[in-house]
Amino acid sequence: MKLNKLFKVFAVVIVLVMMLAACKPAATEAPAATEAPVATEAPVATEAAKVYTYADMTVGFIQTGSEGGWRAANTASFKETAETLGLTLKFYDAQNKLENQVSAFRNFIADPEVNVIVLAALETTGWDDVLKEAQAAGKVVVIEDRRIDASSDLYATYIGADFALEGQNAGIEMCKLLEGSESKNVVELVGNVGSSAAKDRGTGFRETMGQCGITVTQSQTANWSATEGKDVMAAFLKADPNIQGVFAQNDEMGLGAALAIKEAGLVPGVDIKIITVDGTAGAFKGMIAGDLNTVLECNPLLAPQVYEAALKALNGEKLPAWIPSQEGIFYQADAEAIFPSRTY
Ligand code: GYE
Repeated sequence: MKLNKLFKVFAVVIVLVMMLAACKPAATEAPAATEAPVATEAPVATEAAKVYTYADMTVGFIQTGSEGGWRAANTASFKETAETLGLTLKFYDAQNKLENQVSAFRNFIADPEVNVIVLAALETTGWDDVLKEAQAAGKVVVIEDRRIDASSDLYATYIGADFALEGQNAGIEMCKLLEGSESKNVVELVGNVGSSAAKDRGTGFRETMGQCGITVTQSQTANWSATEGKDVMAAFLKADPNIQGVFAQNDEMGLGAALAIKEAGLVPGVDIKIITVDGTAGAFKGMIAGDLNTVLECNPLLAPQVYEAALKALNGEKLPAWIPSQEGIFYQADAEAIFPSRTY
């Protein structure tokens, strides 16, 4: 009897276990397609990066001074373009004093309104400290007009001419002017000696003058000035009148040299050939008058390129270390036809 009862209980237990197993889903079955996956964490909202416009730009511009026609056109380009684009310009004229440029640089670094600093450097050296301070302060720095001897990591870009190419072209053009001349003695009127424009134009000229046997017999700074150009040329003529050509590193010094040549009883552009650099209105008038023979363009209207580069840098874009300006060569025979279309 007992055995019979035990068997019945065992059978009931087996049936109950089988019923429970049939209700539990199989561990291997995937959830039915209709069940939505449960998100593990809500996305973190991030603030969208600010996109700067010209209206957000306040530019501290450190200009060299006001030494001539090229500089006046360069300054006008920055003031007029700032107005056109609707950016704020804080303009500083350093009166051609390096110490003034350095102190102005620090003032713009300390100015909370200024987010872009633009420099037209009087000298190639002495900028590392202020550039590092500006970088630490989060200011964008753009070098315009003249290059500097500092690591390109310390500024957004340099926008300016290839002064060495200008010098090389001047040597090639002087060879053309002196073709057939028995002597090829050339004197050089130099800009401010620490500037990249003066250094590189002089180097470039010496790299090509040898193609035709030119010799630079006298070279001296006349500081970009017409008055000093006239005085230095008069001294050159007194020291050694055997001169066939003048390489003036800007228009003003070449026009001053032409006056000295006239006062010495000679004809500029004929007895002594004159080549200058810049391409200002004064140079075109000098070519039309026959005093200057050839003028190499150096474009001062750089502000549109500079402001565009600064805005890109403000918006985090990496720029090339140097954006060269494009320039031409002007000849006496074409000057009258071209002059009306010139803008500076
Ligand atoms: O040639 C001269 C001015 O830096 C390119 O500076 C500029 C030079 C220009 O004083 O006229």
